[in-house]
Amino acid sequence: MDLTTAHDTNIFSYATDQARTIVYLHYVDLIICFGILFTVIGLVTYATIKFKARPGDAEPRQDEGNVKLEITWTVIPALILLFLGVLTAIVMNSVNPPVGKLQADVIVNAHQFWWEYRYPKTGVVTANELYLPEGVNTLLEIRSADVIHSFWVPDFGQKMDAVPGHPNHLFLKPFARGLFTGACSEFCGAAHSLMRIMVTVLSPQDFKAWTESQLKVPAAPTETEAVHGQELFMSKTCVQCHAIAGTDAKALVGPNLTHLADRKTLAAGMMANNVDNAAAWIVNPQKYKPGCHMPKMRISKEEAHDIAVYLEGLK
Ligand code: HEC
Ligand SMILES: [Cu+2]
Repeated sequence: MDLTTAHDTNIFSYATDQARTIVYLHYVDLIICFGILFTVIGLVTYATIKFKARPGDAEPRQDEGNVKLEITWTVIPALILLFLGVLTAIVMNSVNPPVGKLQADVIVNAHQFWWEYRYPKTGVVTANELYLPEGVNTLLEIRSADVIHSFWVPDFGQKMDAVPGHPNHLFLKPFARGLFTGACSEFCGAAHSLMRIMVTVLSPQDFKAWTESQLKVPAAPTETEAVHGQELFMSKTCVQCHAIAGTDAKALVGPNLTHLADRKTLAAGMMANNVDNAAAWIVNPQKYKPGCHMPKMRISKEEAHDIAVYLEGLK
């Protein structure tokens, strides 16, 4: 699976305006916390050396508290906490502003164990590989079709839970192009760790071209193997769960396969997308993703090959 072109991720990296704001808040927190740490270490070290008892010293003066000092060390931390609290509230409001009646640009519907992406404004439907335009503040509505999942691309900042019956929202304004990776981050069942997220950020022009290509209905197959593959696909149980535009397959249980050939990977990052891997997956999906909701069916290697040739011709 070639995800080597993905951006490197670490705790300080960020690729959206929202994530940058969060990382900057983190820096302010860190600087203040280190400031406190070094002040305390400094004072303790100074006091330990300066006031060390020496042989022959008299008994030290016995004090009973110091009101001025106690007020100081209560008020200063209270002010620091107030400052950080207000700063955090400002950042939260700028990163997650009220959504109001805004319509989402992308509806992210989490499933055991894959992601459906719908663009309601254009009608594009795809799975596992999300595309976003650079420099555009995009509103994602995060939903779940079954259990609680969590949408998390580390370079985009926040994790957002996908809760059945309770849509959550996430604004993303990416400022860098390229591939970003993430994963489901709420335990959701057997194949939870095999539920990867891939996000490609394109220039606005390329994003428009991508949208147009996704809206095209793929041409009917002409090659013998692919024609046979299509017949098999339509006559086997595949149509109970999958949709392919321009055909009778309209089910929404599994990923929409209309433009399968455009995906880099199969089954949410499990393997590189090519005819051989698709055929192997179709013969026995449970081998690659134990517990996934695509059953092992009675399909021979030859049949699976022809179906795979058909699906990999869908552009
Ligand atoms: C009971 C429903 C069901 C049936 C029947 C079914 N699938 Fe699937 N299929 C799924 C689900 C669910 C997934 C997503 C698995 C995952 O990644 O967790 C999937 C994934 C796939 C994928 C990978 C898609 C992607 O975006 O990576 C292909 C290809 C596929 N199925 C082909 C087929 C073919 C061909 C048949 C018929 C032989 C078939 N499926 C029958 C439910 C089904
Ligand atoms: Cu999940």
